[in-house]
Amino acid sequence: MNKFLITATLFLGYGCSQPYLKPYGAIPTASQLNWHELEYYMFIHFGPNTFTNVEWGHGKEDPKVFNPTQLDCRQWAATAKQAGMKGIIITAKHHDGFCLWPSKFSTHTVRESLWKNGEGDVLCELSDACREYGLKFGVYLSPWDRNHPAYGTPEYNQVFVNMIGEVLTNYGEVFEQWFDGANGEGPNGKKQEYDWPLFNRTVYKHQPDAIIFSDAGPGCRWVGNEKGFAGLTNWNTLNVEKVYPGYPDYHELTEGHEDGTHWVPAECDVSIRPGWFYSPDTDDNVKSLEQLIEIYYGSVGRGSNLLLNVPVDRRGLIPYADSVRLMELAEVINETFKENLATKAIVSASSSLINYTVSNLIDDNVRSYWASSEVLSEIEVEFKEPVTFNRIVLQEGIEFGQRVKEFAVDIWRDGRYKELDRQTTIGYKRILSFGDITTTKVRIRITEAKSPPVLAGVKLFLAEQ
Ligand code: FUL
Repeated sequence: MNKFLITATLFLGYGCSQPYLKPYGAIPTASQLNWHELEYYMFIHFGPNTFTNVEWGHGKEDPKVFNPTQLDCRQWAATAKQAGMKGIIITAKHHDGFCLWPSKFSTHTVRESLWKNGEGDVLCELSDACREYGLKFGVYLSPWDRNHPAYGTPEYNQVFVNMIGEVLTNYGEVFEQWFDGANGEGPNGKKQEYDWPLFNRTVYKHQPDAIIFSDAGPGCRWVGNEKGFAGLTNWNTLNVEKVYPGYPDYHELTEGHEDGTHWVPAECDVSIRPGWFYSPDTDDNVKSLEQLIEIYYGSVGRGSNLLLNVPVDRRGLIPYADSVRLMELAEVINETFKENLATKAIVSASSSLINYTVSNLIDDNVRSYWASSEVLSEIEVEFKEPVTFNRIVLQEGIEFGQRVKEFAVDIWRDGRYKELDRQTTIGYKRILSFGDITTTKVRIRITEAKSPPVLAGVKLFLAEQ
């Protein structure tokens, strides 16, 4: 190659579509990138507690109490699908130790129950239903086990590893392994040193692409509350040397650690009812549509995933009231984000890298990016005619790390820009809500960033208020 050709190759990025862009700091794995795009999925708490009206079973319940009369996992999957959810995570084993599959390593399972004369397997039925409806399937396992005789002895870790092996090898692909960090043993209770590195290695051995949830990840982290809200500032990174399952300073998990060593994004788990398990006492207490909308904006709208718990009842079905509420939420979300008004605008930026033009901001592809050459940069969205909107959605190209630390939104009024809002992080997705705004120009100003910003999307919507 002659000198000119080499220069031209480097400059135009010939043979390489992303020539200049280098990631900043910790970045997501390919599995984490896919996981972010799921955004919203269902949690199902189901087990003996469903029938005994408690949240934490003591583990001595007669397995015969577990006897759903009309269990239908296809109804759960159909509901999740229609609700716009992308998957279902089921409590395969909660703290009471009862296994929703006939584990060889326990005598407290569906096999010992009356359901289907002990021949049933909830994980089998649910994973089949998820496949049928094109949903991801995930598994919750509580290491804390109030039933298993080995709990509190070194042997228990191997029992738990064996159980992980069963749930991750017999039911097809598992997208998320949810490890609960709760333990209510108290000072005089049984003590179990969990072998977390072994548990995680076991997950990856059987399901290399699974996202492992715990207080500390490594795939995704607990958001530090069970209300469904991520921090207004939400870093996807975490100092994993510091955090561990059962981490006492869990409030840090709500915002993550700026410049943390690893990519461990937040997941918001919250229940549609006051409890995690079904109880007839909460039939009149299903969260309102307004509450669910607030949760959606507080989780997905702050760059976190939303794991919304919908407890299955004693029949083994999602109750009608809960299902109706999910459909109402889906309708609001679909209506709100139906038409991106920015696609009708002329979009320009203070600077753009070659191959990372502003048109990538409005192409509806979260994997195509606009990238700036400088930290302080601006994007302008200009319309020929005034438009009315009340939502702005921003997305970072997180493949290249989380960069934006603060940004402002300005609107054109009376011949000049006026600042409408100023916020901190963006991450995978940030949704801003306002009252109706009518204008011809909107400007996004990146006022502080770790490195020149890389954005995947700028969208404007008009929601029914
Ligand atoms: C907690 C548990 O103690 C609750 O019962 C529930 O499973 C929730 C999702 O996690 O740690």
